[in-house]
Amino acid sequence: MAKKALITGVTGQDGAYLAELLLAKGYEVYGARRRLSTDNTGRLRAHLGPKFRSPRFRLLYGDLTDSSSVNGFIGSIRPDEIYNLAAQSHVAVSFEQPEFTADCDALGTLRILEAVRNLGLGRKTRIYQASTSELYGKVRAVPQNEGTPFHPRSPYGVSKLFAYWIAVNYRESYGLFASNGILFNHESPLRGETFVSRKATIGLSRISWGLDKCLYLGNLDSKRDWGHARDYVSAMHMMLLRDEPGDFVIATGKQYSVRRFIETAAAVAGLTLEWKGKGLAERGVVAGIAAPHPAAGLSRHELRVKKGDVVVRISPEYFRPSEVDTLLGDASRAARELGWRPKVAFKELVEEMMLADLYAARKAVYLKTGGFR
Ligand code: NAP
Ligand code: F7E
Repeated sequence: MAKKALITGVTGQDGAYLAELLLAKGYEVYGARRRLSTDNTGRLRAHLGPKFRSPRFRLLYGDLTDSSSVNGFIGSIRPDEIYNLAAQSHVAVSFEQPEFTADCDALGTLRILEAVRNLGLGRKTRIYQASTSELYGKVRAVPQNEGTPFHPRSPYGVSKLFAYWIAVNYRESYGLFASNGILFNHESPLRGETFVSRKATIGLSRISWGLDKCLYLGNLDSKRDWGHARDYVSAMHMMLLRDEPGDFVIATGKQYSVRRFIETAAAVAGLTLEWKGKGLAERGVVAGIAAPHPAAGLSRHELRVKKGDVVVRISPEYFRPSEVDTLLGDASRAARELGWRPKVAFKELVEEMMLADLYAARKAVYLKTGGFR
């Protein structure tokens, strides 16, 4: 009998990579999605390709803010593994929708744990909880590991703090197999378009093809430990294969600023940026133009950018009421106990994202102009 895995948040970035991984491992995969007025399965469909139609892959409706829905889908599937990835996951948005964020991210996790307990699945079902480096927030130690105290800095971080501890509490109180993956930022070409990495790769690609003029961003100086989502979902699965539940930091152990991410992405399109001015008046100016990456599908003469163009500006709307300035993870426990190590380095990650978005921009130019210029 194939093992049954339930993924909440299957329509998100990690949901797509995890569904792909579990299907390849022979699982029956059930994906819970919420009902929206528009289709939210586009990136999942594109990523899975023909596997989206596999008889081992089923989508169902489910919303973490609705306990009858959570009880219903867990009770009908009786999964061997639950990956709780569903969340309002945008830190900046959590300041504007704190109550919804807490309902989904904090109470949603509790609803899952309660459903597993009340349905008598405590011995059968293993639970992965998508915890986050945002728990460390105003960091108390560098680098951060499983023993570093938490100090979240946003309604998102605080909601995830509840989720982290309620998973630990159900493990200690009722013996549930519930593990927290404390994942540091992970990105990919499937990353949501309003996170800074993807916003930058989309923006710079469109600017390179002449579809946009400028990218507007907030704090360029925050530092993140950035990995690839494909590497990180494999760690989720490894955590549920262990004999015992536990909590693991998943990170690369290397840190880069947002500014460095942007410079690295621009270089894929052949652009060297120079930063001029300070604070809100700071801007990223094209200081040099070289041949774009050979796989970019963009030649130097097609680049619609010239030296001196301002391609990055700062806008106050993208600053947060409180910021997480620096995150750097120490994943040595995961290396030791799970045998997990990241495979994709920062430069490769940025290149993969940038190449995907340069192709998307190329296609948009083609559709707009009826052919290439
Ligand atoms: P994501 O792309 O934002 O995906 C979030 C998923 O949750 C989407 O499928 C979304 O559905 C779904 N969702 C939102 N509200 C829901 C609700 N009320 N009921 C049911 N589903 C709901 O996030 P991700 O990057 O894949 O991250 C996966 C998980 O890991 C999240 O819990 C996130 O907080 C956590 N995490 C992410 C990172 C990271 O760097 N990516 C790091 C640490 C932890 P729609 O498609 O309909 O919006
Ligand atoms: O911001 C700065 C921003 O929104 C990164 C989520 O997956 O990872 C993610 O949270 C940094 C911050 O990710 C813009 O202020 C500058 O310092 O891409 P982000 P995040 O806040 O680190 C953690 C681990 C999660 O768990 C979350 O779910 O970039 N920044 N300018 C900007 N950020 C955005 N979004 N947009 C800007 O224009």
